[in-house]
Parts: sequence; structure tokens; C-alpha cells
Amino acid sequence: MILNSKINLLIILLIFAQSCSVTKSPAPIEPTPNKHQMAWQEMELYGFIHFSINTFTADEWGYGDKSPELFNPTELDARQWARVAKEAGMKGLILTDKHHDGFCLWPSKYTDYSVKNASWKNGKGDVVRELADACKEYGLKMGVYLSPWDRNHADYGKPEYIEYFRNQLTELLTNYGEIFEVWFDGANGGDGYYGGAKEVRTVDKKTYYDWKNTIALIRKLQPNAIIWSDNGPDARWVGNEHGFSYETTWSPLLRDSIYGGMPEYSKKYSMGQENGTHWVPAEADVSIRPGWYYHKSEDNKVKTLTQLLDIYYKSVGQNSTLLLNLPVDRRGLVHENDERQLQKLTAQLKEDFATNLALNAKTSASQVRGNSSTYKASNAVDGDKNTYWTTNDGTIKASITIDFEKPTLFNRFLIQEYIPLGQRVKQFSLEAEIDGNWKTIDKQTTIGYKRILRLDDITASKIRINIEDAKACPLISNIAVYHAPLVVDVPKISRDKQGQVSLEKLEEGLTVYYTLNDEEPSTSSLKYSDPIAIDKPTVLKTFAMDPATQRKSDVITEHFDISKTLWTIATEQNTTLPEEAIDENPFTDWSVNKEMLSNYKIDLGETTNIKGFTYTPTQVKYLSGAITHYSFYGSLDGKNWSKLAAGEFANIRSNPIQQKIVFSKVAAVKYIKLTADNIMDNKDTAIIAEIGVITE
Ligand code: FUL
Repeated sequence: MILNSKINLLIILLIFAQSCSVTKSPAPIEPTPNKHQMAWQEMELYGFIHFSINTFTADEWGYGDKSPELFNPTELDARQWARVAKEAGMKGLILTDKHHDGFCLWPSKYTDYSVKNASWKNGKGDVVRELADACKEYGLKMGVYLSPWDRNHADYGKPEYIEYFRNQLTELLTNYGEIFEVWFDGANGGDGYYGGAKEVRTVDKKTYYDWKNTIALIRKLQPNAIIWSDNGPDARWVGNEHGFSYETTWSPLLRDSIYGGMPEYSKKYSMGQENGTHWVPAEADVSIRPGWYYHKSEDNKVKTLTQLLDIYYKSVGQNSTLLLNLPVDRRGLVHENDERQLQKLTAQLKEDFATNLALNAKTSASQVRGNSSTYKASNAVDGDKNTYWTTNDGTIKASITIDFEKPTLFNRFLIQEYIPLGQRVKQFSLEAEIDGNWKTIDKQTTIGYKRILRLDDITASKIRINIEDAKACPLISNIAVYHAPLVVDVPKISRDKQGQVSLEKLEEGLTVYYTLNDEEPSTSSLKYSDPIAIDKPTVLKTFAMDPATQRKSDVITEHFDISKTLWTIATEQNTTLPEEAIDENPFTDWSVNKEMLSNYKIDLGETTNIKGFTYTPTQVKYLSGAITHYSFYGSLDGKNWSKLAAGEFANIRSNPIQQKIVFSKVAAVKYIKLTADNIMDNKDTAIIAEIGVITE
């Protein structure tokens, strides 16, 4: 008996040993994230705070010459920023400690251009300290934005400045506790105050900053911090300021082919590369308003719920983190409107992801690595990020089926790879069994840390995920399925050249109401059915409602100026031209040679008193042809012109939104003309989406 049981035990041990040898764990596919990058990726959502002298001058890029006394928030409360961020599910906050204007939000020992000389707290304040304390209180991490470009500093462009820059970095990374991310902007416009020199200074972005030694310094002072720039080394820019990553987003990057601020970065590198050499995941940055800094004129331009949801799904849902900017206002607070929109996003996301319908569902897979329970299919639905389903080495194509065991309604599909061993999946598809028939619902490319698909409502009993191509055996750590409710959001407003305004509802089944007299609309206001004619300055207010639940969207306000019905565009020789620049559609462009542009005039059709003008650069994904420096002219007869304004469209490269220029006095004109004194990247062709006038 005893002998028998010993033999049995031996057999069991042998079988166990054998199964262990078959199921050795998958080898990593390099590059892979380090533990700091993993912790950072899992933060998913965190906030940006833009706050500086710009807040008080309504600039986006300060020149570096404004008095530090202008910095004077009346009720600054960093605890309020932290509360708003925390309630929105953000995990950290990054503050612009020093933006391009050089003004420091902490009392740096190395410059007088700081809060030391601000009116705020009689020069005794320290915004970075206040934020560090608030973050600690609210359990948030803190990050540092320190602009490499400094338009105030006399030494900018010389080697001495690098020492100054590192001294400042040392202060920030030594005196304020643990820093989770250090953010190095690649922006550099060249001109600046530079200690009074007021000139253009260009630096060799590849060599001037000597990043190697700066990175070594950061590693010494804050070894856990993620260093962010176009080329990392730890995390990278997503290549636009819309907050969108790409459907195909690789975390590996050809890091050594890139330098910070290189013009071809967005188009060529920002989506990452399948054969990337280093793990440098994407971070999508965007402001909750059109601008990064607070402008009162944008109080009604805070992004809508639909826009914010779009941003979330196209960043966190596309293998990227989301850095969402909250511009602090002149009081020193996150504005109520911004907080409200953020609350809506938080509430909607909570509803969207309320119940995971696939959690612990019945699963089966085409193959399980070594038939081992360590890699079983159900690991993908067990809610544990550390377990995953995978296949044998060499098996790339594989499927996993999730059986709901009853018809189940869903419209969100979430999938995650186990990235500690590298990003692998190149292509996958999703099928659903609807009334007994399998139907392909979607076909996509990369997954990475997280991929979320927004789908139409589907009722299915089972779903199947097919991994169609991968760099090595796929490792799927999580699959989740949800049913998100109808989004009750404001209608999308557009106007055509004839002044016809359309209010497009964003979900079928919503009803849209509006007013044209500046009054708050209600369900007894006008009900929208057909386009509305608006040809003079008018304030339109509108909202949408779900009649089934009576849930209402916010009210949205749009200020229309005169319509462009009578407008024509012609050369000085009166050849008329296509009207893309005056068709009220920002998604159609007019490309025109810089020299030729000064030969064109817009005829407003009648004499008009104008107070300013607007210019919208192209809205296509990859910006080009943006006018950075302009002159604007007006004329009564189309022959004798007066210059009404000239200057710079600050930050247009990174944030290509409508630019509004207000003149110092009203001008009566029948003809207008915009000329390009400089075009982005010194190009010769200007691209104009829209030109408009301001009369109210
Ligand atoms: C850009 C800057 O030029 C903007 O002003 C802003 O700080 C944004 C986050 O990065 O490159």
C-alpha cells in the first residue's frame, strides 16, 4: 500500500513537472515598459494647469516683457484645482511652472522674473508649493512643466542658459516632493524679449539643450519620474493638441531618429512604430477650452460633453494617456463652466462603464498555451490585470469566444494586452452571434494597453475576438463589454454662406429647442426642424432633450456675425475665385501662394463697420500653411488700402483654432485683405479655412 501510494505521488509529480516545462511563460517582445512607465500608463487620466502672466494679459504665448506685477490672482486656491481634478477621476496634475514667457510660478533663486515680484501676496507666494500641498492632501501626483524656450531670459540661445535651466529644474525637482512627470515642450517661435534684446533667436534643437545631461540630472533627482517630450525618453507627444491618438498607436518608438520640436514629428513619428526601438508610449494633450490659457471670451467655448467623450475614447481608448488642461482663471480658480463640463464627462463615463457584461462570462479559446490553466481563456474576463490568455509560441492567429448565455445588448467593447511583455497585436476583429448567425462587427489594428470600441447597439449571445496578426503570441489580459446610455448633448451648430443655420442633433430621438433673442430657451421655445436664416449679428441659444426620459443637455450659445451672403473674393484684376475661405465651412480650404495672397481682396458687398477679423487655419489632421504673422487691410473702394492690424497668431502651430484679432478702433470698409507676413515653416503657400469679420 505504502509503496503504491509512493509510486502514485511520483507519477503525479512527474506529470506536474512535465506540464510546467511545456507551459514556460512567453518571452518578452522588446521593447517593454519599465515599472515607472507601467504605473504611469495605469494613471490613464490626469490634468494640466496653464496659469501665468498670460492669464492676466489674455495671451497664449507671452513675449517675456510683461511686468511680473501683473500676476495677481484674487482668490487663488490650489485645493480647488485638486478637488476638481480628484472628483473627475484624474490621478495627477502638471502645472506650467514656467511657460515660454519665462515667468516662474515659484520664487526661483536664479531670476527676478517670478512670483517674487508679483503683486500676489506681496511677492511672498509660491504657486508650486500651494499645488504640492493640495496634491498631497487630495492624493494626487504632481508634475512639472518647465519650458525649455524662455523668451524673457537674456542668455537664451547661449550655453549659460542651459545652466540656468538646469538650476531651475533642480529647484523644482528637489523642493516639492515626488514628481511623476517632467514635461518638455518642443515649441519654439524664435522671437522674444531676451532681457531687452527683442530679437529672433534660433537654436539648434538637436544639440543646444544637451538633453543627455539634463536627463541624467532628472534621473538623479527624481528616479521615478516620467520624462516627456517628442522623443521621450519615457513618454511622447501624440503629435496634435486635439487630445486624439490614432487608431493604430504603437508604444514602441524609433526614439533615436527624433529630436524635440522637429517639424516632421507629427506626421512621421507620433503614432509610434511597430519596429520602434524604445518603449515611449503616447500621451494625448488637449485643453478643455480652445486655448491653453484662460480667456474670458472662451467662457462659452468649453468643450461639450460629446467633444470630451470623443477625446476620452480617442486617447485612453486608443492606447494613450490623456492630459486634459484646465486653464485657471484670473481669480486663481478652475472656472465653474469647466468644472461643470468635466463633471458631465465623469458622470457619463461612470454610466458608460457601469456594468461589465463580460465579467466572469463563459469563455473558450482556439488554443491555450500548453493547455495550462495559467494561460486559460477565462483569464481575459476575470477582472485581474495580472492574468492573461495566450497561445503557444508561434501561434499568432487565435480566437477567444465569450458566451453571455443569453441575448445581451451592448455598444462598448474594451480590450487590453498584457503589455509588461511588450505590445504585440497588429490586427484583430470582433464578431457577434446574432440570432444564431456570426457577423463581423469591427476590424481594427493595434490594442496596446487599452483599446475601446464604440459600437452601435448590438444584441448578441456570444462574441468572438479574432487575433489576425501579431508580432508574437498575443497576450490578452482583459476583455470587457458594456452598454452605454444615450448621450443627451447640445446640437452641432453650422452655418452656410447664405446664412442658413443648422442645428444637428447628435443622437436620433432627441428634440432640439432654440431662441434667437438672447433668452434662455425652454421646451416652450422654438422647436428646430429646418435651417434658420441668420444674416445679422445674433445670439442663438439652443439645447437638446430626450423626450423619453426628459433629460436635457446644457444650453449652448453661439454668436453669429453678419452673414457672408454678399461676399465675393477676387483678384485686383477682378477675377473671381473659389470661395472656400468665405463659405462658412472651416473644413474646406483655400491654398494660395503668399505673394499672390496680397493680390486678393474680399468684397463684402456693402460698406460695413468692422471691429476686427477672424482667421481659421486648415482643420485637417496635419497642419500646414498656417499663417503665423499677418497684416490685415481695409478699403472702401478696393484700391486705396489702410493697414488695420498686423502681428502674430501665437501658438497657431500647436493649437490651430480660429484666431480673433480686435482692432483698436472701428473701421468702415467694403473690401478686406489678409496677407501672410510669415507662414509656418517659412513655406510659400498659405492655407486658409475661413476669413471672417467682427462687427459686434
Ligand atoms: C505647446 C505650447 O506652445 C502651448 O502654449 C501649450 O503649453 C501646449 C501644452 O504646448 O506646445
